[in-house]
Amino acid sequence: MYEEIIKLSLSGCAVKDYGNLKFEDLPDDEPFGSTKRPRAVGLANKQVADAVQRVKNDGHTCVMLGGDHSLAIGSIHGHAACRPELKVVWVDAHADINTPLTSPTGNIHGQPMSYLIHELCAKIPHMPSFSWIKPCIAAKDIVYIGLRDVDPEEHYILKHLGIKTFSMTEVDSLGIAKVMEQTCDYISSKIKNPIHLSYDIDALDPSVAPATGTPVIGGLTYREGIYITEYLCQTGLLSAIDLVEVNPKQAKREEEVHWTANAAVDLVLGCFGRVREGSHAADYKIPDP
Ligand code: 4U7
Ligand code: MN
Ligand code: MN
Ligand code: MN
Repeated sequence: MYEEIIKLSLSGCAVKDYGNLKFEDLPDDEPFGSTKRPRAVGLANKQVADAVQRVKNDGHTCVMLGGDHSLAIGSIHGHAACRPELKVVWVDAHADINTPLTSPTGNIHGQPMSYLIHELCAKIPHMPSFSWIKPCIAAKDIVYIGLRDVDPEEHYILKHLGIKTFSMTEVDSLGIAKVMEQTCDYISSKIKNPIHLSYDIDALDPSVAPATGTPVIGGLTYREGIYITEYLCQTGLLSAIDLVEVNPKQAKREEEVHWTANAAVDLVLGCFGRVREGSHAADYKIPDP
């Protein structure tokens, strides 16, 4: 990710690199029911949560570059510890709201939301290395954008909890500009709450971001994807950003790694004020001959 961080700095953002987190490899991490690698994911997320708290306590906007979307457990948990009133905008082809008992795969990256939502607390079993995780967001404080591959059990949960969603169908019918207007109307009350943006690169169409683990055809165009970040940036409320599921190992060709990483960098830049019309320094003057 060093290359990406350098690009962000060159683009005029002041970047403080808090470094990579090192995660333990746990050899005897037996599945809990069908849930895979609970101890490794639980402990890794504790590190993520502590790191995000450090960044927020230092007064910065936190950018988490990943990596498996299970990291949103720690990222949102740590963010909420410092900003309990936060709202979540989850941009993804998937809802990632399976509980360990509804998950068809046992992969925790399809479950992070379920551990964080108060209303699902009673549905979550006690798992090894997960005891520190306490629900910290309400169903009404979440908006999804880009959904197009939702498991039936997840669909029930979304409807049952009345969670606000803009699937690709709404993106098609309303257009991305209305989707963003309605997203911000929904999450902003009289008090301006901080926003946690959790952006899964697989929300974008695989033709623009192919190097990811669970690509789904029919995604956001590059322009729609960028528009989301530009719009959220101008609210001035972005407080933490996860940019996840960028996975070079999933690329079929070297080119695909670059397309995907460049799209990820452009999304982060959109979050920090890069606009497509261009920009200039406040004191710029046209040179005299
Ligand atoms: B990602 C899935 F079953 N729903 O739970 C699951 F289809 O972080 C996919 O959004 C989850 O990429 C995708 O495993 C997780 C599956
Ligand atoms: Mn993953
Ligand atoms: Mn996804
Ligand atoms: Mn995801």
